[in-house]
Amino acid sequence: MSKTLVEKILGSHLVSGEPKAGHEVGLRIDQTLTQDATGTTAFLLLEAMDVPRVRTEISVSYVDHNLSQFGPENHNDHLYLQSIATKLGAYHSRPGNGICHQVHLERFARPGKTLIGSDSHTPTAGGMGMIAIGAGGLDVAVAMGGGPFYTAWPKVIGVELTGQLRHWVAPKDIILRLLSILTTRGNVACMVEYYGEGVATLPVPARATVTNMGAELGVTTSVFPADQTTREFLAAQGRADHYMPLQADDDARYDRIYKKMHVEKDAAAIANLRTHGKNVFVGPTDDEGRCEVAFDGITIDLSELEPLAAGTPSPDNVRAVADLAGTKVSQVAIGSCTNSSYQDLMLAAHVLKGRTVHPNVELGIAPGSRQVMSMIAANGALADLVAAGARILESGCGPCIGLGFSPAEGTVSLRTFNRNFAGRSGTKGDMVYLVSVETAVAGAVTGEITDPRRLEKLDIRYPLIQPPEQFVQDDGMIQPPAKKADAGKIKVVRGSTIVKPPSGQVTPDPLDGVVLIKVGDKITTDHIMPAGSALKHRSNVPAYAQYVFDCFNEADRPTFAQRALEVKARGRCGVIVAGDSYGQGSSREHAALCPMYLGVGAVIAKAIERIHQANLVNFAILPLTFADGRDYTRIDPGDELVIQGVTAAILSADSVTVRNRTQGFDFECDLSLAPRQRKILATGGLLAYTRVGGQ
Ligand code: MIC
Ligand code: SF4
Repeated sequence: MSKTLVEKILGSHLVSGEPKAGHEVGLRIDQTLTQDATGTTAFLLLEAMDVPRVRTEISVSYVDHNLSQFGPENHNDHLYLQSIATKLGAYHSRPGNGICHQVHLERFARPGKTLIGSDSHTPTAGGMGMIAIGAGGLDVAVAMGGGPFYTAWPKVIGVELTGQLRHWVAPKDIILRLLSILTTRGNVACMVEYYGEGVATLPVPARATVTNMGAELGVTTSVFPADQTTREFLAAQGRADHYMPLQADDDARYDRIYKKMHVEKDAAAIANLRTHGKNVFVGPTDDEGRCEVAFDGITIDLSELEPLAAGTPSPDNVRAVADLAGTKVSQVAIGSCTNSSYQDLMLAAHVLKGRTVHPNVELGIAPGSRQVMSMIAANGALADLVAAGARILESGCGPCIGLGFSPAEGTVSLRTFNRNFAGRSGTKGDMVYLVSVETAVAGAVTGEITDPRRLEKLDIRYPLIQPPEQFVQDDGMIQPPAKKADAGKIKVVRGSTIVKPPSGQVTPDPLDGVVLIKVGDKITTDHIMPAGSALKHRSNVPAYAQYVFDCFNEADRPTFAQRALEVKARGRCGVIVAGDSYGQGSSREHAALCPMYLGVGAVIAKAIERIHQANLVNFAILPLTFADGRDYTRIDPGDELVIQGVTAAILSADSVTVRNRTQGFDFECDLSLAPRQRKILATGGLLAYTRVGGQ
């Protein structure tokens, strides 16, 4: 039977479960990656599992997020990771070596393999023809210990690429177009597979930009075929032997996708779907204003694309750059795991060579890796950027996660990044546009949002950047795993800010809860657990928990953390009530771990995103969804909610009745869990479950 690429790779890694859409399957994992902000917890949990040595083909610990080092916390983390990772048999990419996803693509990603990483942009490596999935640190720890990774067998959204990008139109515009069609909602348990004649026109880093930002669609991952271009990229990285050709069979069929959309809120997306979707069917509208849409995949003609930009607060808030032209820009940032490759930076350098950044603009550039940085240093491009007035930032996440380079109030920032959630830049009321390097650099030159095609009018010719024949291959900053015989000699360095994470509890029965907060739609993990300056507390759950829902805290009332601890002290559970797409965005398990520490026992939402739902279960928080979305409006903060028979429900029921004791009514919630998740919840979380031998 003919197969898609997704089916081929997943099929060859299937260890349990039925390969049927929506069914939970266990996958053998070849590679893992962790980064410092999630990695310390992942390794602390791995230690708690008593795993003496990692059992994957390759596990890599990266340090790229927390590099600002105000106070000892960040450096404490680095030292802990360096010692524990090499001791337990993982590679360790030291601070300064680059952003995990960029470095992984350069040095470790391999066609046909599976990778899970404790970072939601792990799918970047899908540009290399592998299945690469973002997950919580605890799931990654289990995989490092040799356990399978569990996820729903996906529906595969086939995205056909035809034609070729025109000058000044970029790979970023492909994924922004797809976001404008599929939106960030309703794509859970799907994977995106790219195919078609347009694929061959895209170099591997361009493919990686596209798969990277697939994370914003909320799909499990995205993947490109491995072809001649992949072979050349691997050969230029000195890894030709890692190549294997991989593509879907000629007559492979992609899935028919069904999703609910809102006729008004999603009007633009529905219109885009009608243009780009195959066999689109839009059903009747229900009394909540929603309709079911069905389609058999998407076609994007690369030659018809134009430069696009996504404005705050969501990566699917996409407009044509031409429509925004003339908007004054104060800041431009080029970098992040989405757009910081050699080609990206060479393009920026060519445009800026011999020019000065516009007087009203601050331009920051963070090369994605030490490889990129050393290559542009060697060929003079770095000197051109510096001469133009660019501020060269460290090879790391930096401004993408609100660590420095925040924009001024009321000003526009153009960023080549992947997320623009309100406030993520570190500035309240920020106005961030996610754009390609081409559009970013055009703004840096002109001081306003500019369709980069207009640069030709300023006599700036489109630079055709050829992929290098050989990349600089220097792994001196990647420490190899300690030899088994030497591992015992490595002393694990534990600063006082490295604190053992708390364990989960079995959900009490009855669950006697109090609504601590009621939030709206599209609440991201950045809202739940802010990064920025709070990020340094990642290895210390009691300290970091003080920041839970910090953006909703008000000066004249107790914080979320104080209210939660007060409810916990009364022996009751905290409950979070939320709208649609709760827990979007990052993989950070602290968005479950810290609420758990504060005594949160259940989340009741209209819908919960994939990674966050798994993290809630892993930390023994009940993930409930409203059976009837209208009940959301009937609950107020402070309401007392009681669920009887929780223990039995966790074991076998698909729904529970919740009593709103304060307002005197009952409502139904769905408890949609895979069989294994039921066992995890019943044991009090994944850590306890692995301790009793569960897999
Ligand atoms: C992000 O882009 O939000 C992060 C920071 O990389 C997170 C991981 C984290 O919170 O540490 C992610 O994407 O998973
Ligand atoms: Fe780092 Fe930003 Fe990429 Fe997250 S999205 S890994 S913060 S560069």
